[in-house]
Amino acid sequence: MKEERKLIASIYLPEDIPSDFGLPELAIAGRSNVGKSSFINAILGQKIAKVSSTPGKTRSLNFYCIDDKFILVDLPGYGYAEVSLAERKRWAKLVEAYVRGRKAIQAFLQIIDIRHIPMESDLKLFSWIKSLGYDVAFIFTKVDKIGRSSIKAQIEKAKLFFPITKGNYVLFSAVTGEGKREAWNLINSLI
Ligand SMILES: Nc1nc2c(ncn2[C@@H]2O[C@H](COP(=O)(O)OP(=O)(O)O)[C@@H](O)[C@H]2O)c(=O)[nH]1
Ligand SMILES: [Mg+2]
Repeated sequence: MKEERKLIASIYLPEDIPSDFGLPELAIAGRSNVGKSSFINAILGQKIAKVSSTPGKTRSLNFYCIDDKFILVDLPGYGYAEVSLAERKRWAKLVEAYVRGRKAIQAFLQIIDIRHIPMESDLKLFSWIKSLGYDVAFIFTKVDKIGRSSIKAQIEKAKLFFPITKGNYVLFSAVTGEGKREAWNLINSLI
């Protein structure tokens, strides 16, 4: 089968959110600058999502269609004080409008920076997703930034705050490509 990944919608307003595409959706969520776009680019092997060193760049809900099989949905990042309150409220409304009763969503992938556990905003995001009734799996990213023993310690810490099990998380680096295959296995198990 021909591999085809494309951005099919970039949405800024709740009223513009498309009804589902008849395909399962996987929502990618996490703090601004945590590496959501880099994760998407790394697993797809192409620069499809904009990566920026300026936090709060993804202001839209971006729908990526993967091989006509499922849709990855990159949610706007949150938790950046640099972004105005008005803008944060606008994002919250947009994301709420998307997730409420969206039957196509199979699960969430929550992206967490392995170096910063726990962050209040990550805990809030997790409980919000659970309150909506969705399953969550975890991508601990930027593992290239710390050593092996620190990674182990951070995962042990994460277990105190998130329901981490053997099969529901991946150690990931967009820089080295570590965890790509595992991320795909995880995605396939979720959709
Ligand atoms: N070292 C390292 N840097 C990363 C990794 N993932 C993302 N980054 C960097 O973190 C910054 C934010 O990444 P981005 O993907 O735009 O985050 P987003 O706001 O969550 O979409 C950029 O400067 C990326 O180059 C990673 O796995 N390792
Ligand atoms: Mg992004």
